[in-house]
Amino acid sequence: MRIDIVTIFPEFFDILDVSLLGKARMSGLIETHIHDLRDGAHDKHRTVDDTPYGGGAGMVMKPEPWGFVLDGILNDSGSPTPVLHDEVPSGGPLLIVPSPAGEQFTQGMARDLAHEDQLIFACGRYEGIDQRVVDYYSSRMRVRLVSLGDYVLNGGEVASLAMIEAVGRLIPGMVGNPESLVEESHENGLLEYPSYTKPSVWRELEVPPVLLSGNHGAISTWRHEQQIERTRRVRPDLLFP
Ligand code: 6GU
Repeated sequence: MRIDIVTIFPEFFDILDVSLLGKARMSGLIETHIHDLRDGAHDKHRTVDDTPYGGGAGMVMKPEPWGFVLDGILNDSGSPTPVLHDEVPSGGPLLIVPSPAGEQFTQGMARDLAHEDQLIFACGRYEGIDQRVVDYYSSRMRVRLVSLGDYVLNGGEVASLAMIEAVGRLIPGMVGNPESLVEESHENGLLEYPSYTKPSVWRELEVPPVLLSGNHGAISTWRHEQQIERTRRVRPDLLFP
């Protein structure tokens, strides 16, 4: 998978060099390209924002730097030249615009995104990006506004990192033990069961005896009950959507 990230804070993405994703990038499973949005701003101060038409608080990101950088990415990845008002291509890159106004990011969406050939993350700051950027690129590629949840971050950088980590670990060939993927929270619509390791007693707290019984059927039943009980307690919305 190729991942392109457009941001005014390229340093945010230095973290991709380490950890799980570092390994994936080393092995060639993921190829990342970080683009500085200011490289698309050609005035002396490399301006990327301006005051909103119609008034209001904050600044809006100007369309031209986005156009310059996103055109460069599309040319570089061999996309056909633009034909406005044409059908949106079904393949090709997918542009993800992190936004609290987007659709909710879920484990299901992460699973779908893990099959894409190329993801482009457009990290907006301030009060957002001029709407025409999304409108224009919607005719050249698939575009999705995606939100992590119902709270506000300062920009799309942290949200993009979260999505990249969630998607990256689902790319076939990524995790050492594929079983650890199917048993975790959200993969079966329930929260994960609690886990224990040695010692069997710690600060007078004992590991649930069933886990020491060697009875795999009983262990499996107990874990499923724990999943349901935990989900009922903290995320009843998952049980009764
Ligand atoms: Cl994707 N972006 C921003 N700026 N804030 C958010 C978010 C995204 N998801 C939740 N809050």
